[in-house]
Amino acid sequence: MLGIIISYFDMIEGSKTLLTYPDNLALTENQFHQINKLLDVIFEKSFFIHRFDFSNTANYYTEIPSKWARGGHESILISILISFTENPENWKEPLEELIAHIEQTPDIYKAFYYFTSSSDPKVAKKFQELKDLIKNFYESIPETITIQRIVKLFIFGLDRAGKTSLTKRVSENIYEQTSPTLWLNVHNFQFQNFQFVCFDVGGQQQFRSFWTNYLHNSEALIFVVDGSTPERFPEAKIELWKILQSSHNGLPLLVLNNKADLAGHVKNEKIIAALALNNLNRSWHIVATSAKSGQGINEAFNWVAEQLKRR
Ligand code: G3D
Ligand code: MG
Repeated sequence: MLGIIISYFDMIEGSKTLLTYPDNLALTENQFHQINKLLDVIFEKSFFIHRFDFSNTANYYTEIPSKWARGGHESILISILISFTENPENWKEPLEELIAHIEQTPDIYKAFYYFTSSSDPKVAKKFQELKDLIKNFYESIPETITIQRIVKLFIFGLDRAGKTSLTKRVSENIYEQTSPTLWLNVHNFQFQNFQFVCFDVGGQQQFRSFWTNYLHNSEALIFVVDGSTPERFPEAKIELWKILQSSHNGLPLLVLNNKADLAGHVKNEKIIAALALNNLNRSWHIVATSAKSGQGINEAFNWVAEQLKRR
């Protein structure tokens, strides 16, 4: 599971998000909106599955009796974001149970007035009760239905370093001839309990100034170097440090010394010196990888996963 969203119907504003768990779901406003909109098309208490291009969702629509709503009830939608590899049907029973808990909570309808009357202590209390229910639900889900977190990774490096090949290798476990990335490739894959979204930004000269746009919201940086072209290390160093200066210090940096399968490939120590990695003031790690053979990739993403677990 990637997260939970509760949508409800506000008399004035229409369908909107009441709360999410965890708080920091990595969705765009538009994606939230698309989920909220499901409320406008379902009119019967029911479980249903909806596939968006950004995620699968398992949903439950229900109506909670309400003394405050004009129609005598609050319309609510509980949506579980799940990865494409999970079976959404698994969520039917857990969701029914959650709905039953919500319905059994006295006066829970008041929680849905949180944004209009948050100064009312009864409303704030009910909102907190609902939040706690959702939190408990999320935390009690057995590992088999897997709890996941969406994490954005920013993959950068000079052109031809192997960024596209590496992200393809990790996300689809394939290696194939690539064509130069013109603008941006987005790759999704699961690793342990994380759903990674990798932005592989074009490394060619004319695109470099756009890199910084994708830094926003990324939780780790991955710098790819072609370890078989030492003549380009000085250029790589400049680009690396440019990005480091515009990203905040807390982001861990993983350096991939790629193309380890090639004869002229240098040792990690050479890269550390050439990129001045010892001057870094953040947590970092270097791994020799090959998108071609798959070497080093598990080690690399394990390290990222470990870093993220600590945050
Ligand atoms: P980029 O996205 O960083 O620009 P690409 O780089 O993934 O497009 O890769 C550039 C070239 O390097 C490609 O060659 C690709 O096949 C090759 N490459 C990437 N990773 C490796 C690797 O680990 N080992 C070897 N031997 N080659 C790799 P072509 O010839 O298709 O342009
Ligand atoms: Mg590319």
